[in-house]
Amino acid sequence: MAAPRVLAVVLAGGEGKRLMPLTAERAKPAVPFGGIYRLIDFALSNIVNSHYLHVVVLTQYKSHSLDRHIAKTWDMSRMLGNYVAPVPAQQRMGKNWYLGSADAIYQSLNLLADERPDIVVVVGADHVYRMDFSQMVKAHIDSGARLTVAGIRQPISLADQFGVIEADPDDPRRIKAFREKPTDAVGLADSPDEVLVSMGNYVFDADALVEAVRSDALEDSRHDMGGDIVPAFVERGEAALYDFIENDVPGSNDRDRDYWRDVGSIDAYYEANRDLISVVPVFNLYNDEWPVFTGYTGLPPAKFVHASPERIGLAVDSIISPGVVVSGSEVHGSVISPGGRLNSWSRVTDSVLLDDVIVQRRAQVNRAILDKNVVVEEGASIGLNRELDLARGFTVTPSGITVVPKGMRIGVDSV
Ligand code: ADQ
Repeated sequence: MAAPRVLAVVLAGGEGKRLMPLTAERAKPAVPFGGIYRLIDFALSNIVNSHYLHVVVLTQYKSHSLDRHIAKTWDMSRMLGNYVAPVPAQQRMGKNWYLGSADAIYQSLNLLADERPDIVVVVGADHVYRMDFSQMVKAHIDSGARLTVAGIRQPISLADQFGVIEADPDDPRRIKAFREKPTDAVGLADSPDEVLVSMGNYVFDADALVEAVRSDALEDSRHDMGGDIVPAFVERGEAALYDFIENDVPGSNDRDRDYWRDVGSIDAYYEANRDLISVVPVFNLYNDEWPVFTGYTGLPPAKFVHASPERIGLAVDSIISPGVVVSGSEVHGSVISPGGRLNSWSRVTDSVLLDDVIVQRRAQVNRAILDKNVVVEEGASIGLNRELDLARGFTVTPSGITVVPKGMRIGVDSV
């Protein structure tokens, strides 16, 4: 049989409310991650590494910085054969300007008609992981199902954040039931503390997808892939399960083979950043058999100056991006994004600094996420005193991470 024509659709319109304030001015897929990446780079790299070069990225919510990133990285590099930026739905008027992910596909059906694919791979843009979608497509074709949903085990405490899959006990590759974000999920028979959840990645027979989003558009529905489209296939007995554990990506190691993180909350985002920096990383960015692609910034290399016993310029257990100057500053357990300036006698510990953050002399940053262009002024501190940070109006997460929004200046007396 001839190789099927595959079109990849990336759902990149997520609002990411629980990542506020990082999503105040950008869509969740555009949130910077791991120093030089944006979240969407992981999904797009997986698609390109799977040798699927026909890709449509569906944007919607606050898509400006996402569009710019994609144009700079993915479009200009010509890595994708057919990157298309459809008219964002926000240009529609009236109360329907923001509808669910199935509506985003419905609005773009003309792209499917142009491409005439046999198979459509639909993936989210908010996760950090490696996956070879061609293995899932093969399993989909072998199963004869109309829809295949990728599944992974997660703690039962998170069940209400995901679509929960019940596999058929007689045929574990068939999905017997699917409930979107249930509050009363039951644990797995062999592991009562876990449930099997949808990763938000789907393989469809193209004609079945078109039919499904067309008829959903006529219904009084939320027009949501997980809430409406997937359950409809499951009810008709047309949905198969693809267990992520079967996926084997070149160059993976025993630690990161099954790594998949939904960085939906600030704490999860912080932890996933930190997963990159341990000596044997929980998620290995240095796997050159399955590279994570991102934009070339044209910035100079990172530089470390002023190392003396009194004034130490060093970084350990950290990621330091291009264009950063660590000048007489000490950095531990942190991710520093491009263009950072860390000045003398300052100290940055267990933190994530987004692009172009300035930490002036004698300033201290601890267990904090500083968004783009934040300035911590001379002698000021952030993340050392939870009550003070709350009084300054900053978000402090349940696990004690302080988040400073884009462009803020933190002074010694900014209470
Ligand atoms: P959620 O992530 O809560 O659950 P949703 O908010 O629809 O679902 O986001 C899914 C993807 O679609 C994300 O990549 C998001 O950016 C994008 N998206 C959302 N609305 C969009 C729109 N209108 N236009 C374009 N893109 C849009 C989903 C599934 C669950 C599954 C989890 C896994 O519904 O079943 O368990 O993902 O994280």
